[in-house]
Amino acid sequence: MKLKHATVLAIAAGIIAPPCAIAGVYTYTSSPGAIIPDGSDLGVIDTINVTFAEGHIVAGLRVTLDITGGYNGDLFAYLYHESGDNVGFSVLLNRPGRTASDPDGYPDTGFNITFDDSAPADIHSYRLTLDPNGGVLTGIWQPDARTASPYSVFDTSDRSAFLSSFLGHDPRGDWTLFVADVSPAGVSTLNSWSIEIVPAPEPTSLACAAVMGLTALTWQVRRRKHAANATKPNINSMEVTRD
Ligand SMILES: [Ca+2]
Repeated sequence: MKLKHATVLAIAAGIIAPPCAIAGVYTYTSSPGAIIPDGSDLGVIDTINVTFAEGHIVAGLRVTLDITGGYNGDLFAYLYHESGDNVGFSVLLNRPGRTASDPDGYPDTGFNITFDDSAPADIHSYRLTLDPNGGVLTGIWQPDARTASPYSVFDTSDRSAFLSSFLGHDPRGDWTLFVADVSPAGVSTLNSWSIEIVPAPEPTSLACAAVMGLTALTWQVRRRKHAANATKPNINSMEVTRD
């Protein structure tokens, strides 16, 4: 009896992975080395195809981005993923530094960053936290999450498109990154990007549900909520439309 109790405690503490779970962080990377068309709505579209065991959901997500050259304040980027009825959409960059008094945004050159909803600061106003003095920005940041057009976005614009949009989704299939440079002068290159997925078992079996308990139940509730609210964006023109 004591041994069984100890095993349950160990699973709850993450020491022993339950038999229905795939534990750990799974990283998928693409290195397109693509030049982003300057002063254009066309942008660059790059896709990562995730293959994964059936019966899992996204319980945690981070995104990394490596861009060199150009001007950071020119750039707009979003991540998109569709699984069944679930559509995930997160705005990663939306003209960092752009405000009513500085419509050009920050003139720094490049990003080598990670996006995480739980990071302490908003990427849009990163110089309030870290000033790269014209160089490459590093660190872990909250996504911009502003869904306003990059031609009219300000720091005061509403934020709603976070990475939490993907939680509860089946991780399999195409994850699409769109990056555009919407202001003339300066040319940026998308060197590479990656997604880091923390999976959890989909709480469909009693065994898994018992092991995962309230955590799994919470994710299922969130997934249903996202499905109810989902609207499918036009990947080629969404947000990159002049007002
Ligand atoms: Ca530019």
